[in-house]
Amino acid sequence: MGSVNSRGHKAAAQVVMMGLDSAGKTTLLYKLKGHALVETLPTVGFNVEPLEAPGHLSLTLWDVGGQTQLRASWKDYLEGMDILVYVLDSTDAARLPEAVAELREVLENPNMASIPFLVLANKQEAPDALPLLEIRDRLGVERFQDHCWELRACSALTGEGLLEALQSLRSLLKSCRQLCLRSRSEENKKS
Ligand SMILES: Nc1nc2c(ncn2[C@@H]2O[C@H](COP(=O)(O)OP(=O)(O)O)[C@@H](O)[C@H]2O)c(=O)[nH]1
Ligand SMILES: [Mg+2]
Repeated sequence: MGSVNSRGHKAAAQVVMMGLDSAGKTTLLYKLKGHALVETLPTVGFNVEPLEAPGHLSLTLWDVGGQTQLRASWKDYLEGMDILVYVLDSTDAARLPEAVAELREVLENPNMASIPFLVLANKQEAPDALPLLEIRDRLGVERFQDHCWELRACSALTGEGLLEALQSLRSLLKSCRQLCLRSRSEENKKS
């Protein structure tokens, strides 16, 4: 398991990116890597890239294909991950319920217990994008009380919001780790 420490030492984390096909995961991966915009094809299997994030954080980003027939294998990618980034297409209101249902299913996986997640409402630069508050409502915040999580707006096309997304990722990794350590020590006290 990776960790983020507060003393400026290098820390590492495994990050898995999921979301329906066409949400923008692969575009996001290569935008974060600083590549010129790449023409993406539907991802069959996965892409994996290392990324040096601000604050001495080395990330390994796993971008997992989101087509219906590939979703059954999502669970295989959860083991050993430190955080989940779940990408939503803000312009696809019709498939938002499906995206939320898939997220809920992922969160039920035992490997996701005590793992934080970041929901990225992507394609926010598009004129027909649903506003972030509306997406928050449709997610149903009360459903996710067992996890540390955050929702952020971004555009993988323009890069808007990506720095903030990396900051959220870092703080989720840090705060969730502290929370996990605390609950473990409380359990120890009880036993
Ligand atoms: N307008 C807009 N289009 C995007 C954005 N991110 C990705 N796309 C487009 O959405 C389509 C699917 O992107 P892709 O990265 O292959 O999605 P994936 O299936 O989740 O990996 C492509 O045509 C991308 O150019 C974004 O932030 N804004
Ligand atoms: Mg892809």
